[in-house]
Amino acid sequence: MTWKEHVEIVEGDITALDVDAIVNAANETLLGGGGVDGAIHRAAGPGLLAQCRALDGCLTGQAKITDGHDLKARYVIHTVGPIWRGGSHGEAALLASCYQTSLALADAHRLRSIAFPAISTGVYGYPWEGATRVAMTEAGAYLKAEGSIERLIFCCFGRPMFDLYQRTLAAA
Ligand code: AR6
Repeated sequence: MTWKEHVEIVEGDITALDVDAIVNAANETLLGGGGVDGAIHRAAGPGLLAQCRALDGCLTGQAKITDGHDLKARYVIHTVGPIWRGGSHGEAALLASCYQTSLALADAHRLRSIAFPAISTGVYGYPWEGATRVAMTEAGAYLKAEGSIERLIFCCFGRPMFDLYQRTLAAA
């Protein structure tokens, strides 16, 4: 088995996925927002916000875990992607760190399946191609090292993002 066989690319709404954990592209407050963050909070219900309040925020590039509440997913891993400021402010390293710290948390909880949205590619403005390369590089590094995750899902919102992920995986 190569690492690529553990990667799935799907198109749709991440809140509907039946996996051990979905990852939230949050902001440093962890108190909700728009985009995928808003969708996750709506689907998970008010218990998620109550649990997030106790976390005291999260730094960019880091991750924290909560329960999934009303979601099918058992856990939500909240990570804070970098805001794109031209590319020379450590954005790529911070984005890589989002994937690394999320996967380390998943490992610490012995999770077997995880779904990621395309972190930072919405409101935070990270160019899609660069963000997708980072996501795939970190997926490959993690899966080659053989942690607890057996299914690593990239959940793309819309066909163009789905196609980009497929091309990036093929080229990786
Ligand atoms: N399922 C999967 N992906 C989604 C969904 C969904 N339901 N909804 C949106 N996306 P964004 P960011 C995609 O803006 O750029 C929030 O307000 C979307 O198409 O959600 O990291 C936070 O509170 C895009 O490809 O997150 C922060 O303030 C990707 O998810 C800020 O936005 C990420 O878009 C974070 O910005």
